Amino acid sequence: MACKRGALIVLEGVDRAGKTTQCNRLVEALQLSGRPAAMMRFPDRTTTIGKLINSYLESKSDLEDHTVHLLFSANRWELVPLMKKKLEEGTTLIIDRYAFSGVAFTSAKPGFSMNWCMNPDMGLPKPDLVLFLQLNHAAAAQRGQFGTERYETSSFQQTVQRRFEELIADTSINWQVIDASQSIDEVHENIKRLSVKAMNAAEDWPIGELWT
Ligand code: ADP
Ligand code: 2DT
Repeated sequence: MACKRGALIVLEGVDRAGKTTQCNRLVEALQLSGRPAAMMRFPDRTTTIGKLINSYLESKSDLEDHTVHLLFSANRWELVPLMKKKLEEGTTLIIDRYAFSGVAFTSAKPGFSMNWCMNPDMGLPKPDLVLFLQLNHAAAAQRGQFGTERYETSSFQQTVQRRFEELIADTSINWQVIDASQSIDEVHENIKRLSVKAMNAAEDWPIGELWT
């Protein structure tokens, strides 16, 4: 590698935990401190596959459950060349949802094992850090109503939360659970400290492969 690589940092958590707010804050803070950083989000609704997913999430189309799971995964794989290029150029990527959301959401549907759900994402670039923004149901409700998209119901989100808890038990991933009920500034300070540590640690290591 000609230069030190960037780190792959993922933010996960249930709806309204503050993922998007914190991704933006983190990218801004890293850039201000002179460290190249960029934000990505999954699903990326701008690609051809992303547009199919968007239409499904907005309930404008129906897709069979296995099919949509594979489309979410394909939406990550199609962006892997770009992700690797940026990481190798030294840009740290801050990502709003990744394969963990993929597994947590599909396996919250009846008849889906976590193992089946993980398979299509095996071998994706492995995050150097996954920040899980932990927020209980009551606190999330105080941040506003659910939107109108598919999956935005209370009972489904509670099953999703339980699936995330199973994923967090996997010690092969560098999970850090953040108390997302704190103020935006407090959450940001925690996230920044953990991110800088992960960025420094990642510099000298090759990009790993997820779940292999
Ligand atoms: P997510 O991306 O996880 O769904 P958002 O970042 O979109 O969550 O935040 C959801 C709502 O909660 C927004 O209105 C945002 O301003 C607010 N919010 C985010 N973080 C906090 C916080 N720490 N305390 C209070 N409100 C917050
Ligand atoms: P937002 O764009 O508001 O984050 O909502 N999802 C996401 C899946 O079901 N599978 C996936 O692989 C990913 C990344 C979570 C996107 C919705 O899509 C769900 C909420």
